[in-house]
Amino acid sequence: MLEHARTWRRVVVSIGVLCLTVAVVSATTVAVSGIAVTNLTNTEVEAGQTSTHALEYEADGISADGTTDTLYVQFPDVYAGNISFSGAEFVNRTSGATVSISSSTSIVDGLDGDGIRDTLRTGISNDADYPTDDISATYEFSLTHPAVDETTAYDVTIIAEDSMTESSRVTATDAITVVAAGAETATSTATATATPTATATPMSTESEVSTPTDADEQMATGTATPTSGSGPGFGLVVTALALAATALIVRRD
Ligand SMILES: [Ca+2]
Ligand SMILES: [Ca+2]
Repeated sequence: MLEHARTWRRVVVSIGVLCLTVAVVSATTVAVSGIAVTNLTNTEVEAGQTSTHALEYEADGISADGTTDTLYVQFPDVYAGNISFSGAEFVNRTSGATVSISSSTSIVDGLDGDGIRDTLRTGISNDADYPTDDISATYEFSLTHPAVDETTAYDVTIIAEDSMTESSRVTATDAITVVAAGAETATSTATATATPTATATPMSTESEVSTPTDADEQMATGTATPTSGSGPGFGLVVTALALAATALIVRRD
């Protein structure tokens, strides 16, 4: 009885593995592959700001059979009504030849069908004497970024619907970072963050390195400034040694 149950379990597991293998093989052999966002300019922006962006991605194995393949760039819902498209170009990465656009880019609901127009849709159609194109796509558009209370990251999803194969998609997570309005800009935020970190490092180094002398009190008041090049830790040690040496000389005198 027990042996019978074991045999059945083996059969069920074998069928499961077989199905999985078939699914994996069919997915890799027929779909567009290698979709990857390779560049998105101005990835960090301020809430409410309208900025122009260039988005580049690659996709491999798009059928060059003369039948339209549809490419989608899907933004988060918050960008609906805040997208202004200005141009797109598709080239074969090997030859550099332009892949012709058969249906110009428009802003549509997209494949999620939620009624929110958050997606750029373009039809391309290459009729070549070879089977597929490995393409590089470049889009230019501007976005008005949503109001946020704190720094918020948004995803961008690329979907390829090939005329020959099933659709394929890739999501670039945290592709766009929106900083709350009124907060410092991207650059000054980075600087502001970096400065306290640099200051904090020598303070902790100092308590480990220096011995309790008069020099120590001067150190605590923050006379040591991190020097560029050698790093804050090194500058601090040198200053501490110099002060200690001075203290010793003063005492000897
Ligand atoms: Ca095609
Ligand atoms: Ca939608």
